[in-house]
Amino acid sequence: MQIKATPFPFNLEPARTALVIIDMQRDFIEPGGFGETLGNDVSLLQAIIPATQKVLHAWRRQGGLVIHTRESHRPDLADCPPAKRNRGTPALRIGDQGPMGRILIAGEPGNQIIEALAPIEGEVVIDKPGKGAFYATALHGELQRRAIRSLVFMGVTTEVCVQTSMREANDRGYDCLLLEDCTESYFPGFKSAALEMIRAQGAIVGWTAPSAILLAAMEG
Ligand code: C5J
Repeated sequence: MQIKATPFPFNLEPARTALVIIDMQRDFIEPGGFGETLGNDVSLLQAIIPATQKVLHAWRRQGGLVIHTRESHRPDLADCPPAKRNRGTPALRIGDQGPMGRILIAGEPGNQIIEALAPIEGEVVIDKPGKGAFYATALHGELQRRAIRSLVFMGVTTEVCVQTSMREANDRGYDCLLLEDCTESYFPGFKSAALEMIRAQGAIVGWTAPSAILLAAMEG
């Protein structure tokens, strides 16, 4: 399949491509989680749920590989360096008790993927202690084992975990496409800047395209 993307068409071979959904967790998208404790308006992120769900369902119908990630730390915080924990608002930090359980801690209600995008049997779920999906995780091995060469990205936030993961993927040799209306930031200006950075200089990090273009290509 050729996807009309920016800055030029993206070649997508379905059997060699995984859909990667970054951190669509209650902690970022619902009130009371990590995102809101940092002072952000989480409703901005909620707006991408319908488009993201549409792509996920279409991808599942075609039998494609789906990877979900969660930004997630061990309950003893052994994988959360002070350099990460001590930033942000002192009011409620990673590991503190919030309205949806301990902030960004594995197994807590707030750390789960939102119901609308919940993983189903056979899909891969990667818990990541960093912003990037490859740092200290088994993701590269999971993709190599399945001979995956390209990744289609959705999720939040565009300029933090999505962009970091795309850069890590790019350095490992994957071609990466980001779906523009299936990613969001708490800061609209950061989202548009991240999209520009990714596709600049001849797709230096990757490609971007609206989800409707991908869906049309999949249906065609
Ligand atoms: C952040 C993420 N923004 N998933 N995490 O801390 O982008």
